[in-house]
Amino acid sequence: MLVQTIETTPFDDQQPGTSGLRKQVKVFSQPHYLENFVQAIFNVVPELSGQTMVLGGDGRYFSKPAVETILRLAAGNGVKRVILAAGGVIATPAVSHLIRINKAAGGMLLTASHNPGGPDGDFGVKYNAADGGSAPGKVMNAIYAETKKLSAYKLADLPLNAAMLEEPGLHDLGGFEIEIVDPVTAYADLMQAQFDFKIIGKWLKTHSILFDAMHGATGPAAVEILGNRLGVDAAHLMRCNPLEDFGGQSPDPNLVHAKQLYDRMMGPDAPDFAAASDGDGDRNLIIGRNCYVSPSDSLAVLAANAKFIPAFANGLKGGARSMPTSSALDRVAEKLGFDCYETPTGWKYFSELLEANRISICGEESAGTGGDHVREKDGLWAVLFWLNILAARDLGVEGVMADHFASFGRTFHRRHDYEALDTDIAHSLMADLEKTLPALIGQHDIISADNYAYQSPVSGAVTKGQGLRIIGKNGSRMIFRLSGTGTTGATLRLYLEQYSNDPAHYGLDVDEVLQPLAKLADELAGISVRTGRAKPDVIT
Ligand code: G16
Repeated sequence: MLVQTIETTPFDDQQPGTSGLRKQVKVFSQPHYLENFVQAIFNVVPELSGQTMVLGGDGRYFSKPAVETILRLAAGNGVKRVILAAGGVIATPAVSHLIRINKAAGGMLLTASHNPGGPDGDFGVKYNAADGGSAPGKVMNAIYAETKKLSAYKLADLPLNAAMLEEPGLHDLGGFEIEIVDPVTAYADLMQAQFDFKIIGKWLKTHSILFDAMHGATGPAAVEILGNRLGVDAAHLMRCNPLEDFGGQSPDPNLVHAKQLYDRMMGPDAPDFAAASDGDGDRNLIIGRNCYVSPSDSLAVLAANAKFIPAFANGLKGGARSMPTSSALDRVAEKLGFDCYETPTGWKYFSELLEANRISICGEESAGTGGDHVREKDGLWAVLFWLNILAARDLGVEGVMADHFASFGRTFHRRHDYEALDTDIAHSLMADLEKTLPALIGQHDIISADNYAYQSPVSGAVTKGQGLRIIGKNGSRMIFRLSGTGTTGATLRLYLEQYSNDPAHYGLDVDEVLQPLAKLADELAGISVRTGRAKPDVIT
C-alpha cells in the first residue's frame, strides 16, 4: 500500500463546537480542509493506529467523497480496520453502539445533525472516543491546537469504488481492512432488549401513530423497528428514505420544520401519537393528539415513568439535564428520590456521568433524550420509550401529561433563537449583560445571577462560561447563551422558564405565561435594540 505524505498549510477556523467541527459544505470542500482536520484527529489520538475505528454519518451531501478520503487517511495513519456502515448512512446513536460492541478505539461521524444539507448546506465531522461518546473537551481542544500547526497529512492509495462501500462484507486491502456492516440490525436488537415490544405491538394494533424520519439517517431503522418488528403500516412511516439534502428542508424536528406533522396532530384526524427525529437520528419530537410535549417535559415524563420500561425495572441510578433545560426533571428526582445533575450544554458531560454509573437517563431542551444503553442521545429510543409508556398506561399522551402535571406541577419552558447575528454584536451583548449581573440581584424578584460554571462530580474538572443565568423567586429562570453549533454569524439563545403548582395554570398558553419574562429579558440584555430584531427567528 502506497502512503503519500502531502504537504499542507493550517486553516485558522477549525475550532470544534458543541458537537464537532461543523461548517458549510463550501468551506469543507476547499482543498486540504477535511484532510487537515482528520489528520489532526489522528495526530492527537495515536491509539487509533493499529486499532479498529467506526465510520458513518447521516448521509448528507459531501459524505460520499468524505468517506473515501477518511478511509485513505485512516489507512495512511496505520488504522487496522474501519467498520463502515453500508452506504455510509447510520444514525448517531447506532454509531455509538457499534463503537461499544466492537470495542473500537473510536469513531468518526460525518454529520451536521439537524442543520440543512445539500451543496449550500452544512457538513460536519465529529470524533467519538472508545466509550462511544463525543470526545471530551480537552481532546477537542488538542485537536484544534493541532489544526493550527499541521504541515502534512498521510494519504494511502486504496483501490476504492463506490459499489464496494454499499454492501456488507470484509475487504482486505493489503493489511488495511474495511468491514462494511448493516447499519440497522445491531441497533434494532438493542432497542428490542430495552423495551417491551410485546405490549407496544399489541397497543399498536388498536392505536394509530405517525413517524417522520425527515429523510435523515433514522429512516431505515424506523422501517425495521416500527414497521417490520412492531407492525406499523408503511404509510404511517413518513420520509424514511435518507436524502443527501433532506428534501431541501432542515432536518430539525421542531415546531417550525416539522410543522406539517404538528398541524396534523392539532387537526380533527389526528392519530394517537406522532414523533419525528432529526438528520442524524439523535433528536426527537413527541406530539399527542392536541398535545405538544416540550423536550424538557418529555425528559421529566420518561424519568417519572421509567418503571414501565424493562431496562429500568430496577429503578434509575440518577438523572441529568443540561443547564438550560427546564428543571421539570429535578422535581421528579426530588419526589421519587434519585440524584439529579445539572451539566453544561453538550452530550459529552452526560457521557462522563453515564460512564461513572451515576445516571440512567439524561436530556436537553434541544430535543435530545437518552439513556445508559449508548453514549449519545437517541431519537428512536425516546419514541419507543413513549410508546412503551402509552402501551403500559393506556392514558393517551394528553392523559399522561395531565397526570404528570397533577403529580409534579408544570414547568413552562421555551427557547427563543436569534440566528445569524453579527458576531461582535452578539458577543458584546453577552459581555455587557454579564457585567450587570451582580447589580440585578434584588431587583425584579431576581435572587441570583451568574455565568454558569460546572464542576464535574466525577473528575473535579471545572468548565466555566457556560451561559448567563438569572434566577427569580417563584421558580423563574432566564438563561442567555451563544450557540456552539451555528455556521453563519452568531446565534443567541434565550431560554425562559416558569414553574407553577397551581392546577388552574396547567392549561395556560406557554407563550402567554412566559411573556413577562421575555419582556424583562429583552429589557435587561437590550436584545431588540442591539440586534435590530423585533422578535426571535425561531421559538421552540
Ligand atoms: C445545540 C443544542 C445542544 C446540543 C447541541 C448538539 O447546541 O442547543 O443542546 O447539545 O446542539 O446537538 P446535535 O448533536 O444534535 O447537533 P448549541 O451550542 O447550538 O446550543
